[in-house]
Amino acid sequence: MASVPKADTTQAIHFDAVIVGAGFSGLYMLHRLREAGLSTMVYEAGDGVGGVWYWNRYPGARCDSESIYYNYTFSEELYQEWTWSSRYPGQPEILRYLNFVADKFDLRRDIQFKTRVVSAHYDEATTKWRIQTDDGISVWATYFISAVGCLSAANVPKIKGMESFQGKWYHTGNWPHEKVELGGKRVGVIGTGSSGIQSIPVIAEEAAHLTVFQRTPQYSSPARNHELDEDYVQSAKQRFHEMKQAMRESAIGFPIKRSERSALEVSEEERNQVYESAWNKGGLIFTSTFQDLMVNGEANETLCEFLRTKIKETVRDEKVAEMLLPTYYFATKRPVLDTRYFETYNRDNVTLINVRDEPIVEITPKGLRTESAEYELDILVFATGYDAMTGPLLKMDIRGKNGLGLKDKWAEGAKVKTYLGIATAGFPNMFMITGPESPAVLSNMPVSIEQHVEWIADCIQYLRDHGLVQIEPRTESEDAWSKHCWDVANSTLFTKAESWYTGANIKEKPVGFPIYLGGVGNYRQICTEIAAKGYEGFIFH
Ligand code: N01
Repeated sequence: MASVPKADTTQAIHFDAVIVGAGFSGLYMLHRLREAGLSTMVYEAGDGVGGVWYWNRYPGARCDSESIYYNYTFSEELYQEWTWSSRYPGQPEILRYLNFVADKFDLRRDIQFKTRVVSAHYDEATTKWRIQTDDGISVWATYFISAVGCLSAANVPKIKGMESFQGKWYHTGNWPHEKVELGGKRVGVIGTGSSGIQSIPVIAEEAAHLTVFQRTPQYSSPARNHELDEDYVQSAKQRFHEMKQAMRESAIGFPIKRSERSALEVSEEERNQVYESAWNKGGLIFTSTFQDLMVNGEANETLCEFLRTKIKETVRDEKVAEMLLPTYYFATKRPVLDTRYFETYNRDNVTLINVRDEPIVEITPKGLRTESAEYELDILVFATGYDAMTGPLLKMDIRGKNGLGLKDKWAEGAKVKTYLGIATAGFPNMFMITGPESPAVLSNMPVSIEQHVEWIADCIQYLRDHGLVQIEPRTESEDAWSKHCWDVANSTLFTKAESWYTGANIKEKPVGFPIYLGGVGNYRQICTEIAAKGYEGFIFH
């Protein structure tokens, strides 16, 4: 195994590869490159491994992928050694898992924690990347690899008067490591996406009073989390190879087969039985119940109506129930799984405010003022989401050939462009794990991460084996890939809602659809074929 030079300000330090981030992606990328004999350094802003699972410690934080699938599968030994306790893994358990992985593969010795990469500039003369960190160190690397994740740039909306607030405020994605005392407190939560919907029931149990400021009501269905029994865990372990293959070949990274029937070809009674069965099972399975739910508005609406009926049946106060009814097409905003979310609105200590009816005007020293009233708060929670996919990359000043900034490139024509979501023209030897225009955010992340890591590691090996110094996509290849992503998205209902998928949640962000919707299995095949054809669509120098 290669020995890695340690960072030092007195001399130019060179690594074969620098990776940004020590979450699921960065850890596995480090492992693969080290195995291949590359000197590799990971810079990580947190003081531990875990990425989003290091930062997202809000009350109730839990993954909505089932634990037996939310794993690395590159090592069967690792899969056999780790045992999850519940159907959906909670944040503390995922963090323990990633620490277990870091220990098992001795990864920490090549990770510099508490260090943020501020810039990465490509130097044409040396064909290397110069990477600068916030501790003033700069190092050089042949390959610059982003493992920054897709949902790690927190969106805290700019609301007038924020600095005057005398209570405490937190963003769910940057939650304190010590327990936040909610007992006896008046808490406000802005936002009802996955983070809000997970945390609201837990906060309500502890706080004296909870006020939820909702902009868009959400479809949410019960997770039905439970402890896993030993037999189930053992049977998953026995099915390791079969499961791994099924996940890799699937549409969204889970071994679930989508029905081939249309929602409109069956009777209303039969359709509702199918939905009821999915509702009772729990999990992210609704879109697999019929084949046309994401392409046919009428079909989708049948599911929306089913889910709206559930809300009306659960929430006792009719006016509150009415406020909670979503109108957009199901799953065009990320579907949410919950534990007693709608039931929470039956509690006496919970108030729901519709900020479309009474917009937020300002934050005051005592709380939050809408157009109708001032709400006094001790704690304000921003569950307001992320500048997704491009946000984490653009937090760094990344410059490619001719000093072109990634921010400027992607601002041009209001369009993100990548080839396969892995690389982008003008930025040689830069790779993005689960970058924009890959299927990642619409898949079971570890499956997509492993595919990218393995593809990138193989690509680097190819360059080294063939004595090639640089690789970057052809402009035409990324134009075609971007267009293909957009064409596929446009043939679905996904582009019809304002969401973080499209970028509409962030003011001044160009709206597009930087996600490949063609399915994880198809995408893997495309990437594999491109590599097999000598990295078709890329140019080498
Ligand atoms: O963020 P979101 P999230 N004033 O963008 C509202 C993953 N994740 O952190 O819909 C008022 O979904 C915003 O309103 P609107 C998962 O992929 C997974 O919850 O834009 N409200 C919305 O209600 C997820 O999809 C897990 O109108 C404002 C909310 O804030 C993704 O991360 C857990 C506002 C933001 O919802 C992001 O989820 C958590 C404003 N100015 C996250 N600005 C699990 O695995 C925003 N909002 C379970």
